Amino acid sequence: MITLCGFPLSNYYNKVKMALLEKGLPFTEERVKTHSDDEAVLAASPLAKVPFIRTEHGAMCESQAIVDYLEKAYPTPPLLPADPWAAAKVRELGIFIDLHLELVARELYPQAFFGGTVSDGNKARVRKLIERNIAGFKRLAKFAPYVAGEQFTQADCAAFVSLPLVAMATKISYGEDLLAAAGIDWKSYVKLVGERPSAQKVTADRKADTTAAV
Ligand SMILES: N[C@@H](CCC(=O)N[C@@H](CS)C(=O)NCC(=O)O)C(=O)O
Repeated sequence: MITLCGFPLSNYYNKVKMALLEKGLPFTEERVKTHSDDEAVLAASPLAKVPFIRTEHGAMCESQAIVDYLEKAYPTPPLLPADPWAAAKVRELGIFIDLHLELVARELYPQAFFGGTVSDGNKARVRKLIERNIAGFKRLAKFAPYVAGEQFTQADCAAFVSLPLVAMATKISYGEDLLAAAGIDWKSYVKLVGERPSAQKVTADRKADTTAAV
């Protein structure tokens, strides 16, 4: 049995959780906070980031490695196309979302979501970068209707959990949702994916977690 470690407010945790749910795999959840100095956590996730999983083989961190492992170990139902090129193109898009959209927008989160501050200089630097990266994302993404094309894939697990954060963080920071400003109709996309049972479960658990945290 796989144990998913982290917490339901985390988008990367939810990316993996969605893949587990889509595949219909049994798993348990273990609440683990970030910045832990617990040796057992550091052995599984050396930077104490979440998510990580515990399995019969050992532990693994990094959401993309985890969803790739799930795909290989439990290929049905598939979250990647069978064709190697098409599969790598889906992974390219998922990695792009994580690395060039979410990770850049993340610099805005302290002020946008957590009551902290981000200097004007940093906000300006991030804006330049995120606008460039959103334009790049627009070239790669298909939204036809799923982010990588006709089929729901692991890239949707990344997009569903991270695009709203990028949109909200930029809206709060700059007074403008930079995804929407670039012509990306992420709301319709999230509505479509949000109809899936996996998305509904992840969203319900995230909302319940917010309530618990308040
Ligand atoms: N590249 C990692 C990113 C995971 C990540 O940044 N998770 C956040 C929570 S959403 C975290 O652990 N933050 C704490 C930190 O960066 O120290 C992955 O894909 O799993």
